[in-house]
Amino acid sequence: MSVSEEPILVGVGANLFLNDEQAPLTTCKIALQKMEGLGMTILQRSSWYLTSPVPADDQPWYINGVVSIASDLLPNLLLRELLLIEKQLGRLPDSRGGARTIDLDLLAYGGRICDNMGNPSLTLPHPRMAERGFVMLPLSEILPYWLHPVLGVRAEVLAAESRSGQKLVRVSP
Ligand code: PH2
Ligand code: MG
Ligand code: MG
Repeated sequence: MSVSEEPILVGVGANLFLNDEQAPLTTCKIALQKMEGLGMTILQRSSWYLTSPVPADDQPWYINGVVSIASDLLPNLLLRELLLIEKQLGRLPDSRGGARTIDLDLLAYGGRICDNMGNPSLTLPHPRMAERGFVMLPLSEILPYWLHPVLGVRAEVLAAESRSGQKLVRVSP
């Protein structure tokens, strides 16, 4: 079980083909297999959604989903494993905010609150998750009563608030 005894949440996203054949949805599914291969237990997985880019621009739409996992790894080591999987799946180091073959974000680690200035990707919960429909809608599907550790607001409420202005289409169970 997780060190925290509460679910660890990971956001999965992709909007570029890995190669001529491998579409973003396939890459997302392979990423989950790789997480399990590294010892993470996937407790719940949301549906997959096709989502318009945030902020709106001309990059391709994303496939997004959220999983809850259990792991014995502390956040910094878990993040290292997620980055390793991103690298194996063709993620380029300079793709932050831009189009990418895969993006695995540590969204929350139980109720931990951690403002890590030295490492923005290790700020917990993820600083922008609450306002992102592409995170909150899938999350509210698997854990509607999950409480945002800083805001103290349920996932289902944040999902409803963050949806406006973003196009989200459920494409696969
Ligand atoms: N990720 C981003 C920036 N914008 N937009 C969508 N729809 N989905 C994403 O996963 C996403 C994004 C940076 O990580
Ligand atoms: Mg991201
Ligand atoms: Mg990321």
